[in-house]
Amino acid sequence: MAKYQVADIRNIALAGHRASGKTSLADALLYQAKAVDRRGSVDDGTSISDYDDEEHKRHFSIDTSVLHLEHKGKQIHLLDTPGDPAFIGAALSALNAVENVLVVVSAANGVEVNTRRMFHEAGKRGLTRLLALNKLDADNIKFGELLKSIRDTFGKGCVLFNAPIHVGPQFSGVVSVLNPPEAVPPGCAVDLNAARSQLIDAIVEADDALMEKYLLEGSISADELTAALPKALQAGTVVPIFCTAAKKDLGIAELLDGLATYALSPEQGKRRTAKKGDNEVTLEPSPTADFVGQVFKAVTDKFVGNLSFIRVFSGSYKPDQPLVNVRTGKSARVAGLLLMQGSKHTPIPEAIPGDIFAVTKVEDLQIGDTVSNRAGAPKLPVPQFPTPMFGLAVEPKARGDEQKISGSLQKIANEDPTFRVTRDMQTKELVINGTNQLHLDVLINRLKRRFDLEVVTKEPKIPYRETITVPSEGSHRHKKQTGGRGQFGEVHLRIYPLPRDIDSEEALLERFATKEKFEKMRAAHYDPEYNFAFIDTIVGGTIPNQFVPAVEKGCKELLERGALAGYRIQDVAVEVYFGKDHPVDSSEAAFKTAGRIAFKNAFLAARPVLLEPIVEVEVIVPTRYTGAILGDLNTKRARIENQESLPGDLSVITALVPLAEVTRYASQLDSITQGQGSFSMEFKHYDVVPSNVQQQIVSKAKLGEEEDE
Ligand SMILES: Nc1nc2c(ncn2[C@@H]2O[C@H](COP(=O)(O)OP(=O)(O)OP(=O)(O)O)[C@@H](O)[C@H]2O)c(=O)[nH]1
Ligand SMILES: [Mg+2]
Repeated sequence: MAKYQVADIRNIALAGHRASGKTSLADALLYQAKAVDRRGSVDDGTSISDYDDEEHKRHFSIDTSVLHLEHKGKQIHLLDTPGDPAFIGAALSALNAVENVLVVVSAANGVEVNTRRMFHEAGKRGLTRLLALNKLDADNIKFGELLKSIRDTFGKGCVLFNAPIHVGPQFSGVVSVLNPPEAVPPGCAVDLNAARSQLIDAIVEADDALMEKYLLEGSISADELTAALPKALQAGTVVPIFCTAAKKDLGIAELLDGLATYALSPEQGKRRTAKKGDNEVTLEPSPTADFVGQVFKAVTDKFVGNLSFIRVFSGSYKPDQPLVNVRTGKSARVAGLLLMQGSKHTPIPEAIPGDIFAVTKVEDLQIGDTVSNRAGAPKLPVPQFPTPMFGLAVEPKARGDEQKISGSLQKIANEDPTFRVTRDMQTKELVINGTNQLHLDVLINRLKRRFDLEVVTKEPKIPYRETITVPSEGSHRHKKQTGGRGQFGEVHLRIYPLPRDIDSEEALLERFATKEKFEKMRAAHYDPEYNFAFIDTIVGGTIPNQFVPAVEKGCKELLERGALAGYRIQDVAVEVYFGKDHPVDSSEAAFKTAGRIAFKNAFLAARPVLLEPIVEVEVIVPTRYTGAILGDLNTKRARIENQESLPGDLSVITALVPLAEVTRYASQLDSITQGQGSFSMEFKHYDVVPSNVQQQIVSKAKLGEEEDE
C-alpha cells in the first residue's frame, strides 16, 4: 500500500523561458521541503535537477528531470523542463505527464517567447496554470509594469496570491494577498486591498453562487474563496501568481505551501482519453481500475542502462506484474519501480494513479508508448512534436566508425522525439535533423561522451522535396546482352500529381484511383510516407504478374533517389499500363530498372518542381528593433503574418519563411538586437521553390545521367 492516496498527489511541471530560474526553483523547493540534504545550485554545478555533465558545463537544462518531495501530506512530483526552444521536445513531453504547470517568468526580463509558448501549450492541454515571478531580487525591476504586462498578455485571471516586500536587491520576502496580515508591512510593492479585490473577482468568476453572494454582501471569507478555487483553477479563470527569488530562497516556503494547497490532484485535473479499437475510453484515476500509463521520457544511463519514465493514468502497478507495451504487444518483466530524484532513485513497492516512476532495462519503450499490465489495453494518443527541420550532414572523424555512429545516433533519437537520423540517398551522407544548431551540438557531444564516437559536421542540409505539376507519361526498355543470359524488361507508365490531402488507401480509392478514372484497374497501393500511389492497369499480361511488384519497387527506388536534384519525391501517382517481356531474359532486376527509369523519364517531362520547407518564425524584440527585424526578414523571402506590440515595449513579429533562409537566424537575431531578442521556429508546410532558386539548387546537384545498370 502506498503511503499516500491519489488525492494527495500533485504533478507539476516547471516550464517557461530559458534562464527564468526553473531549475533554481526546483533546487530551492527540494531543499525547503527537506527532500534533499544539501542545497543544489545551477551556478556551482551542484544542482540536483541539472545533474547531467553537459548541463553542469553549460549551466542550463537539456532534458526534463524528474523530482519529488513531500509537503503538508502531499506527494509532489516535480518535472523541471528545459526552457531553450532547442529542447522543446522534452518540455512538451513533460506536459503530457502532469495536471499542473508552473510557468516561471523572470521578473528581470518579463514575458519572453517561450513563456508565451508554454503558457499556451499548457492551456491547449487543459492543464492548470500557475505563475512564478522569479528573480525579484534583480536590478531594475518595475513591478507594476511587469504585472500589467502579464495580465495584458495572459488575461485578467492572472492574480497575485502573494506580493513582494520591496523589489530589487532589497526584496526581502512576500506577504499573502488571500489572507493579508492586519498591518501591511512597509515596502509592499502593491496596494494589498486592490490586489485582493482582483483576486476575489477572478475567483468568483467561475462560481455563480459565490459571485451573487459577493455582489450582495460585498465581502467573502478566505475559506469560501479557498473552497471555490479548484473549480476556478480547473476552468483556468484563475492563474495564481507567486513571487520568488530562488537564488536567495525568498518566497520559496510560500510557493511550496501554495503548490501543495492549490495545485490540482489527478482526481481534480482533466481526464485523459485513450482509444480501445474505435471507442474512446476515459481513464479514471482509480487504483482498482485497469492499469494504464504512458512513457514520457526515455534515457540511457551509464550505470543502469535504459530508463523509461512512466506516468500512471489509471489503475495500480506492482513490479511482480508484466509490463505490456500496447504498441508492440510485447510483455516484459521489470526489476522494480523507481522513484526518481534527478539522477538518484529509490525503489517503491507500488505505483498508483497519478504516480510518476521509472523502470530500467525494458527494451523498445518509446516516448508516447502506452503501457499496461495486460494485452488489449486502451491506447493513449501518441503526442505530436514539432518536425525537426534543422539538418546537418555528419561524417565520422575516424574511418570505420560509420556503422557504430549511425547505430548510436539511432539510440539517441529514441530518446528525443525532435531528433532524426536519415541517410541522404543522393550523397549517401548521414544526415541528422534537430530543432536548431544548439540542439544538434548538444547531441553530438552526447555521442562523444556516451559512445566515444566523434563526427565532423558539414553545411546545413535543407530537406527539399520533388514533385510534378502536370500529368505525363514515360517508358523504358531495359535490354542488356553481355554474354550468357541477357536482361530484358520494358515498362510504359503514366504519372499524375496526387492531391496532398490523400492520406490512406481508402481515401485513394474513394477520391483518386476510381474505376471511372482507371477502367482497367487491377490493383492500387498507397504509401503514406511519400504520398505515393501505384496503380496497375496492365491488360493481357504484357508485364507478367510476377514482375509487377518489381516495377513497383523500381518506382519506389526513384522516390527515395529523386529525379530532379536528388531529393525525395512526393505527391505522385504512377499508373503502369503496358510493357513487354522476354521468355528467357526477363527478370525482376530488369523490370525494376525499367520501372525506375520509365518513372524518371515521365517525371522529368511532367514539369517537375522543388518544394521547400516553410517555417513559422515568431520573434520578440524591444520595439526599437522592429524596423531592423522586418527589413532583415524582407531579404529572406519572408511573408510577414502578424505584427503586434506586447506590453513592456516589446514587439512580436510572426512570419512564414523558407527554412533555407533562416538556418543561422539565432546568431543573426543576436547581432541585430545585441542579444535582446528571442525567437522560436516551427515547421509549417512545404511550398514550391521560386524558379530562380530552383535552378541554382538543380545545377548545384548536377545529377548524372541515370545509369542503365
Ligand atoms: N538574481 C537571481 N538569479 C537567479 C534567480 N533564480 C535563478 N537565477 C540565476 O539565473 C540563471 C538561470 O537559472 P536556472 O535555474 O538554470 O534557469 P532555468 O529556467 O532552469 O534555465 P533553463 O534550464 O535553461 O531553461 C542562473 O545563473 C541562476 O543562478 C533569482 O531568483 N535571482
Ligand atoms: Mg533549467
